[in-house]
Amino acid sequence: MLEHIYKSDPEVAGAIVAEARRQDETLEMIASENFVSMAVMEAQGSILTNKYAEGYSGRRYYGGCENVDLIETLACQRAKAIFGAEHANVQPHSGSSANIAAYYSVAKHGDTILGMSLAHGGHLTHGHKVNFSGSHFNVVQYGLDPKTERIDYEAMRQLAREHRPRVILAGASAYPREIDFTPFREAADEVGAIFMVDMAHFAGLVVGGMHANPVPIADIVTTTTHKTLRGPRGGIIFSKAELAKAVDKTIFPGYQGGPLEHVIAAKAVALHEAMQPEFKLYQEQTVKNARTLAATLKEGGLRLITGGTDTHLLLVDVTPLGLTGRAAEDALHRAGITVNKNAIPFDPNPPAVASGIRLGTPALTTRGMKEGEMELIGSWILEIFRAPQAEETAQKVRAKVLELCQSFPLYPQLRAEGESLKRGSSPVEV
Ligand code: DSN
Repeated sequence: MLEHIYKSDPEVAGAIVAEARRQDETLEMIASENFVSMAVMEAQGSILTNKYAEGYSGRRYYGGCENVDLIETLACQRAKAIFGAEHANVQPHSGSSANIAAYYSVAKHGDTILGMSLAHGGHLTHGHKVNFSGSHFNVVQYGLDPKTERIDYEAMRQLAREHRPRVILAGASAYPREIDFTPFREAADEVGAIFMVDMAHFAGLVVGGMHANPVPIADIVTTTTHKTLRGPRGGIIFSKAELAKAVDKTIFPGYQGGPLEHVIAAKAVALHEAMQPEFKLYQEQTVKNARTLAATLKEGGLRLITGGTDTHLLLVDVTPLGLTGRAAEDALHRAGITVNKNAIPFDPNPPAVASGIRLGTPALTTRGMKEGEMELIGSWILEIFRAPQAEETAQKVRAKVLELCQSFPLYPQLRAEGESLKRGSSPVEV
């Protein structure tokens, strides 16, 4: 797959091979990342990138769209079938694009939006002041109960009554528990609001039956396709049939031009994978792995936000071991474990320092790791945290990480091809 890049642009080819090695030789524990199949990559790297197709299947503004029509229709049909949706738009370039289009499908500039605060686990696009969502709309934010660290549904309901928002939004980026959609639906019905869900983080869990499906209960639902859903980077909007026209118009011509048909093909391939029985087993294992990791870290003296997890992610307060989130992220990075620092609820530290880290199991589960590996990795994380400055400990754990990664190889053909191209020998067929 890299032969031509090697010839035309060895600098970029070299960086891709280095990244393949980094992904292969380190433990990827960023909760929002995953590893796609070769089939998804082939679709995304295909000649479909050459095609303009403004509009929708059967109603395009360019000729020659018969093949992309078929692909986009397949992607929409699969998305609707998997989630039981009345309508799906697979054109959003990202989760952020999906959210901006979802808001403007049902609200106008200046309307009130009730979303979850970023500081309590929400997302930038859920109303943060530095994001379009915070400057285009009048934002009211709900958060967590300080005692349970779970969503304060009653406070959310009170805010809805007080501010009568146009949109009530459920969904989060750093919340380890299953979200109960019923109180949101009830609050939206009580005040005449639209109920929107951003299921980007847990969409794959929904497919696996590990999280309630928001699509039947919400008016409009957005997702990314690259997290637990394990597809290419991108977004999808689901809606009730009566919002279909508004959603489609808001994506195109409202906020986007030509759809990325190569990415849409990759979404179709990923959705086909998600329809297979193995995908459900994968999601079940992802959650089992997160629970095992949570138990290991807890036993080792770390505090888990909400005390545990129902999902693919954990939010860990690292201050009981005398660390900040930034120091914890750096120390793990030196040992080949990739995580992100994260604010914990009511965090006394600024976001760039933070008191916690967010850990996720989707990527490691894709590699085939199970509970035994999670216990090992949890013990290594604790070892690092007990001596975060010690180079010797970092090197010792790094060596164990490498050995574990070698037992669960990632994209072995791609690696072999890259290495042989670098050495100047003939490429391996992939
Ligand atoms: N950046 C994603 C995450 O890490 O959760 C959200 O968009």
